[in-house]
Amino acid sequence: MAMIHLVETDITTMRVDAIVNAANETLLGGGGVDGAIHRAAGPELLAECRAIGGCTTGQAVLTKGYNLPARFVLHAVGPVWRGGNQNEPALLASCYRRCLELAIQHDIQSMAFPAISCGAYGFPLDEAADIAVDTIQSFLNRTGKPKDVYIVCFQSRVKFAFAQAIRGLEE
Ligand code: AR6
Repeated sequence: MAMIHLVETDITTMRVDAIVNAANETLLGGGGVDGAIHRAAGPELLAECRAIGGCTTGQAVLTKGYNLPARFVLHAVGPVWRGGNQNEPALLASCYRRCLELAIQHDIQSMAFPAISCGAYGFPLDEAADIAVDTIQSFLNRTGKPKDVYIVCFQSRVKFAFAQAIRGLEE
């Protein structure tokens, strides 16, 4: 059975088929989890991203993982929170879904998501957690794949919010 797992660690250490990056539309790197992934993967990752030429909000693209333990990186561009009336919830759901679709296309069995848009992009944590968990769980219910989906939280308050969201599904 396909499952969601919640872990608190640095996503760059995850030994999974693919990790997801919370990127921006340029795909040229930045701070937060994006900076950490580019540092750990090495300069070839930036070269591949530059060749792709960008990605619109709500979408995702796949690259190799280079020096990471993960074979692939899925670069998802989450929405910047602008108060909630700019389609932010649908765009956030869309980037989770696109990553899952790409994972299936590339036969990825295990993958790890960070809390997309929950850092620099300022999405309210509880709402982002509900959207992420709902979107992932409905996809797993529908397709039965990928087998293991990790949500990687870097701070305990993020893990708490996602744990609440998972509990909400079970009620
Ligand atoms: N492993 C797992 N999670 C992490 C890590 C890590 N190594 N580092 C940070 N986080 P953010 P966003 C968490 O700001 O809000 C970048 O500059 C972090 O605590 O990385 O989507 C991009 O280039 C937070 O919970 O991504 C974009 O310009 C979550 O990852 C912009 O920031 C997301 O925080 C994207 O902003």
